[in-house]
Amino acid sequence: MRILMTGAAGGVGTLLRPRLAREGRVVRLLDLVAVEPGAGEEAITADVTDPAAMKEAMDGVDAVLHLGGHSVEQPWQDILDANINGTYVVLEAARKAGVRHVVLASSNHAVGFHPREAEAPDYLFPRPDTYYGVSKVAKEALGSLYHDRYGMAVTCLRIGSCFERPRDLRMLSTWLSPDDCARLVEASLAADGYHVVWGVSANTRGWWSLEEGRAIGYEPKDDAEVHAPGLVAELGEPDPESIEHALLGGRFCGPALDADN
Ligand code: NAI
Ligand code: 15L
Repeated sequence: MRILMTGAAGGVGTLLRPRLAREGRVVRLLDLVAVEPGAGEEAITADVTDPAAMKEAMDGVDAVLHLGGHSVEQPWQDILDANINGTYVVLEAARKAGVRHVVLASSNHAVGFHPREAEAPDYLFPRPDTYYGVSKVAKEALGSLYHDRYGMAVTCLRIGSCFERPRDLRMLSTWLSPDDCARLVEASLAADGYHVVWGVSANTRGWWSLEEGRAIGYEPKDDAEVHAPGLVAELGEPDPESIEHALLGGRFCGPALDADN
């Protein structure tokens, strides 16, 4: 079993590496920046937008975890190149290599302009909050196309906030713990069909459905609430009127980049 992980040098990739290690599994780490492989790992320095490099990277691969690209707002052309075209190049290389399972890192920012009301359902209609969010909508659409047209198993993760621990009051609702992230990725790598699931832990203050995640076998075990006393003591209780709490995408819904950046 060989998994290709793009964007492996980033925050999520670094948290996942020790958690995805298994006897008999090789994780091939790919990033623009060099990564030092450990036991059970291989490393490739490449750009996901380079079709020839991605063809080579798919050799002997059973499943792809596509994390690589910009993880925050950037000028349109950069988002278009790395996130949208990059996802196309990854999927096309995976298809040509006969890779069956692909997991795509989407984001809550694909739906960031939805007001936070009752629990947001799975498959919430896109309302991106940034060009970055648009790229996640496009990523989900490309995944859907490659599932329907070529029969590939594709799971898109609308990740909340995946960090070692919640960093602010919003993350008491949006946190995906590193261990739960690994659980979600394992379930997604084994899922058939096409799915869009929220990437979030079982947070007491959670905003999003866990139904579709559970339907593919994801059972979250962590809850950001254990970090609440410290964060609330430091920052106070969340203000429901603030942008962090009124809209799903929080501060990403704030002032946009200049149109001609
Ligand atoms: P990150 O910014 O820490 O890592 C992204 C990695 O992708 C970097 O190592 C970067 O060098 C690499 N990369 C960028 N362009 C590339 C290219 N053209 N070719 C190859 N590699 C390239 O991001 P992070 O936090 O690790 O996120 C991973 C994925 O999960 C991203 O797609 C992000 O949008 C998504 N996500 C992350 C969330 C989080 O809370 N960390 C929340 C929602 C989504
Ligand atoms: C994301 O999509 C970003 O990649 C990450 O840096 C966080 O800001 C996260 O969303 C979030 O909404 O907390």
